[in-house]
Parts: sequence; C-alpha cells; structure tokens
Amino acid sequence: MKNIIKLNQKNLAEISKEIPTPTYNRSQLKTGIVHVGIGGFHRAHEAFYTDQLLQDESITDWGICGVALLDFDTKIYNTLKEQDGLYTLIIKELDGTHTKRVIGAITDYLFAPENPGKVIEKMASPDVKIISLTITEGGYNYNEATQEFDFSNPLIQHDLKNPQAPKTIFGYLTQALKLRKERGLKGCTIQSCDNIQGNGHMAKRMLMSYVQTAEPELTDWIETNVSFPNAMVDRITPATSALDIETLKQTSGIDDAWPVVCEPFKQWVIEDDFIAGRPAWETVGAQFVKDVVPYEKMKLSLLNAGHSVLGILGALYGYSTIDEAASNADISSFLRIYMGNEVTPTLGDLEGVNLKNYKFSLIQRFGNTYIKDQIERICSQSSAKIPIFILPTVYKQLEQKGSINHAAFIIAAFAIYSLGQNEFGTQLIIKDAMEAELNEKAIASQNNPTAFLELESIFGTLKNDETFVKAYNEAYLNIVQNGIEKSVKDINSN
Ligand code: CS2
Repeated sequence: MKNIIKLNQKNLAEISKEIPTPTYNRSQLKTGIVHVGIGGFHRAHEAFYTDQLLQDESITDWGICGVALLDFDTKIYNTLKEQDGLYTLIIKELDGTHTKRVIGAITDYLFAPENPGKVIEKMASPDVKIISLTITEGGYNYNEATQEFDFSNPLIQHDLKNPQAPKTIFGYLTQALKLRKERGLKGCTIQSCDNIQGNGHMAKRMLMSYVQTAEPELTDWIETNVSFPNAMVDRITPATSALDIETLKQTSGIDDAWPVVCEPFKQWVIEDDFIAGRPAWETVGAQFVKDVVPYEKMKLSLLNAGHSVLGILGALYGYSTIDEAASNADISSFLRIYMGNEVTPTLGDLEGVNLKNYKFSLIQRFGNTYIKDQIERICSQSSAKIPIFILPTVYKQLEQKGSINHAAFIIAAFAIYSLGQNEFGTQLIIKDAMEAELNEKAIASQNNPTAFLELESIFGTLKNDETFVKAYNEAYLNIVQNGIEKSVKDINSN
C-alpha cells in the first residue's frame, strides 16, 4: 500500500518522486492570463500548453488566474484553492498506459459569485494581457432564431441593472474593460476557447451587442484596444470519474480531489491577433495561422458532430460510453457515411489540411477504449451543440442539393432521445438548458414528428424546408416503427 500524499504546493517535492511536477517558481509568476471556466477542458488544454511553456524559467509573465463564474463551479474552485491551484493531468494513451504530470500554470483562482468586484479588478489588472474563455457553446447568449444577442435572458437583464455584481461573462468583461479605459490602461485580448465557428468573431459580436446597451460610450475604445482572435481548440477530455481519482491514489500515492483525464491528441490553431502580446505557445505545439476558418469547420463538423452522432445514437442503443458506440459496426458505418457523403462535400478545399487523414484519426480517437468518454457528457447541452456542429452541414447541403439523410436521421433520433427514455426502457439523463422545452416537443412529436422542429432557437426555419422535413419524418417513423438498430441498418443501406 502506497503512502498517500495530499496534492498541494508544500508536498510537491515529495510528489515529484512519483510523477513530474512543475519545476518553475510558481510564486514568481505574474498573472498574465485570466481564464473564465476552469473545467476539465481548460485544464487539459490551455493550462497544459502554458505549463509546458513555463518549464522555461525565464518566462514569468504568464501565470493563469482561473475564474469560476457560476455557482455550479463551487466544487472546482474549492478544490483548486485547497490544492494551491495544482492538479494532476492524466493522459490516457492509446496503449492503455497513463502519462501523468502535475500542472502548475494556474497560480490564482477566484470564485465570481463570492466576490464579483475582485474578478473585475483582476481582469482590469495591468499585468493581464489575455482574458480567455471556456464558457461553452450556450454561454455566448446567441439566439439561433433571431441570430442576435438574447436580451430576454434574465441573467443579462440582471447584469444591466447590477453592473458591479454581474452574473454573466458579458457583465464582467464590460466592467473590466470600462475600468481599463478609465484608468488609461492598455487593452487586452479576449480569447475564446469554445467550439464555435468563428469563436473570436462570436465573442466580439455578442460582447459588442451587450456593450452597446450597457455602456455605449465604451464601444469605440473596445474596437481599437481589444482583439478577439479566432481559434480551433481540440482535446477530448471526459469527466473525471471516482475510479480515476482512486487509481491515481493507488498507483502514484497522490490524493488529488479533481485530477483531469484526457486523450493524448491535442491541437490548438490560433489566429495571431493578440493586441497586448501573448505567450510563445508555438514553442510547445500550438499553431499560429492567418486563417483558422478551415480548421474550425473541419473540427466542428467532423469531430464535434461525430461525437454528437455517436452520443445520440449510442444513447438510443443503450450504450454509456463513446467507444462502445464507435465499436458498433452499424453506428460506425453510419458515422462514416455521414462524414463522407454529407460533411465532406460542404468543406470544399481546406488548404493545409489532409481531410482523409483527419477522418481516419477521428475514428481511432473515438474508439480509444481507455478514455471512456461519457455519452451523458457528449449529449449534454445538445440544444446548443446541434446548431453549431450539425446544422451548418444541413444548410450547406440543402443549398447545394446534396444528401442530408443521415443528418435528418440524427435530428429525428435526438427528438426521440429527448423523451428521456430509449426503446429498451433505459432512462436517459438529459442535462440541457432547454430540457423542459425539448421534452415537451418530444412528447408532442409522438403524434406529429415535426412538432420537434418548432424549437426555433435550435432549428431556425428548418421546419419549412420540404426536403429536410421529408427525410426527418421518414427517419422518425422508421425509428419508432422498426427500432433504432433496424432503422440505422436501413438508412446505411439506402
Ligand atoms: C464534445 C467536445 O462536448 C462535446 O460534445 O464534442 O467536448 C469535444 O470532446 C472537444 O471539443 C474535443 O476537442
């Protein structure tokens, strides 16, 4: 039985006998980055890249302050606080081995609901050059139906009335940028790390909509002093399980309340548009390019959409992890047909990208049996994911009269998934900001399948497209009448 050591700064020397730990002087680092949203993904990605960079001890400007924005984030905040910002990253290699290291890049942490003023001050600090965001696809407050910023969101209304105690990222950024302007400080970069096409553009457009109403005199200053680079971010990071925590204890003797687990693959393609400077992330593997669009399109419409395909079908089959779904021959040929016949024709010529290799590597990544990525995680917040991951493919294919049958099938499968139970009687855990609406329309769809497409904030005007509706109705009825397994076989052979 191993001697168990609690992960914190004081115990690092002891822990370094087991696994690599930060060798740089964490207490000397300035906070150059404020990151909002310190879930697993940030800690497996940006914080990992930054930790690699900080191994070069001459670099001292880029410590990260992690901000937990939502009440829901209390646990992660408390854990980071107890562990001095330290956590273990466990990379689950393709051969089943684990590569572990303690990441030290997060040197400061704030819990916004407890002290909003402190977060605003931190974001306005002269040392801070980048405010980066992982606030999820739904966090941008974009309404698909109106294609505008959603002012009807009660939290946005709260922020407009309580500028000093905001609850949304828009309230925080506005007040922080206002302080920077008032104090005659330089601007900074707002860097989105979310899975959205043109994520930098989206961050800017949504923030500007808010600012125009909240602090209109700030808009010109933001135009000149703040940059919003687009980026494609990638690393599959499942939710940490109790078993991951226990295995780390047993194998390395480290008591870490919230290690992060991820796949070996990682990619970060960024537009080089950092108005106040940036870390030399390219020295640790990030790619800086002029135009991120091709990379984003490819990743969102193949990887993220592929995940949703495996997740939604997998749930209807009764699987609980992505690799289980990927190893089912019918689901995997469904995915190949979708990627090949429906997504690929929408991508055109992606300069600098080898699509064939990319698709091949995706099948391998999805099939990694050691990752055990949860179908529940993938299907969560699908109401925000589908419009970004799948519908752009549908719109483009409809426009160019290409096939949309597999995409329509997935939407039909999602309608059935939203009933909260599959045909085998398994309860499906639906975590979605639109859970109630999804369920209501899913029930209505049992008599009239197109009722589901009335969810305009997801599907816009798709319900008026005859070609789509026909394919969707056929798929829906086929699933209901013949069961998911037979209907997937049918659509694959059509
Ligand atoms: C996933 C992503 O949330 C999802 O549906 O597709 O979290 C995915 O694992 C990451 O984007 C991988 O880079």
